[in-house]
Amino acid sequence: MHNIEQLGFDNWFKNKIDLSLNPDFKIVRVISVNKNSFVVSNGEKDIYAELTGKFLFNTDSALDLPTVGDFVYALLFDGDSLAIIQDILPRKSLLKRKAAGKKIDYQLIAANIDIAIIMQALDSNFNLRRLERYLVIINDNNITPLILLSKSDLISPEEAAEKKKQILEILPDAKIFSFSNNSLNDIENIKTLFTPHKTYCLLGSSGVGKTTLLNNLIHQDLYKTQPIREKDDRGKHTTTRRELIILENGAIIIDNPGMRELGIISNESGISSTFSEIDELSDQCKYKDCTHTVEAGCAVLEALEREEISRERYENFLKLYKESKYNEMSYVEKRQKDKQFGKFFHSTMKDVKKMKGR
Ligand SMILES: Nc1nc2c(ncn2[C@@H]2O[C@H](COP(=O)(O)OP(=O)(O)OP(=O)(O)O)[C@@H](O)[C@H]2O)c(=O)[nH]1
Ligand SMILES: [Mg+2]
Ligand SMILES: [Zn+2]
Repeated sequence: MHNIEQLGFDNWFKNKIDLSLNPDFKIVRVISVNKNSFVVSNGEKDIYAELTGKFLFNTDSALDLPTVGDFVYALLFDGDSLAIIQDILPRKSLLKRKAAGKKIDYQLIAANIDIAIIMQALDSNFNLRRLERYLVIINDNNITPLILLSKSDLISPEEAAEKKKQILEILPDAKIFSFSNNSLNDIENIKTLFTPHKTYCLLGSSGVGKTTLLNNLIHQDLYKTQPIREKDDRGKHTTTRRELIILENGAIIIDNPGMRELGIISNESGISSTFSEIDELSDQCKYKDCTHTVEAGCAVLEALEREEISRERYENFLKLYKESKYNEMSYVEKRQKDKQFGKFFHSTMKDVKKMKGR
């Protein structure tokens, strides 16, 4: 049996408890999300949970709703078998992306993550530019990345070493391990990477082996995996519910379904720290609002000319920066339109009331 400390509730959160709230509120952690219904845990058992009305009527952004990993205040009913979520505790970190498709909104990936495991398979999934995309999201939050390269059984040790080297070139301090889910020895080594009571989140494309690793770590086939489709080696998106799991040694892991697109939205600080060499140069640009594309006196373009920074990284930096800004601006615009519509709606309602009052 676990208590809430063993679910990762450390001093950081203890210092943020709101003492003005109802003393009957219990603190629980969200372990899975399914639209507006949740599963939370008080450390002792899993409890079905729903949101209090306040959330349904007073939130106007997906950022304000609970996500997996959140600690929340809840009222428990029926012998602790039902929880009504009242409020969210402050978040230590929040992984977010742009909702998939044309919709401009935030989609939460997970909250209160200490270490994010970015997994890429060593076969055709390996891609440095995609790795940078994941790093932007993680670095926005000061979350420590841990890079796991799976399916080492599919390539030679030399090729694996070469790919590791490529990552170290862009991320000199990175912790990188290659492994195969088919090797018991590798799994035992990976187990030693986890620190008790820290929260880890598994990120990476569909089919790279996240859920297989989790199953291996807990020695059970709790979570379904599926063979990947033959032709395009993309997975089948078998992980539909996000889950939070405690390993034997007390580390906490959140599995995620692989994401087809990982859209960047409002991740400016993540971009600066992921591309720190470019960010540092930009202080020396002639213009403060330099876009590092056409300006005279641009320190970034000059460094590029002298081949001091990598063109691939520069191009990815521009791409992700534009994407982040564009999505953020579209979101703000959409919100303003919604508000104008809201105003219109309220004034019409007033008119209706006036008419009724006559
Ligand atoms: N050869 C090889 N196959 C692996 C390895 N790890 C996983 N697989 C296979 O890859 C397929 C997909 O694995 P999953 O664990 O479901 O992948 P996932 O990352 O959880 O995928 P989503 O849940 O869709 O995001 C399965 O058929 C696994 O057996 C590995 O290290 N080597
Ligand atoms: Mg999975
Ligand atoms: Zn510049």
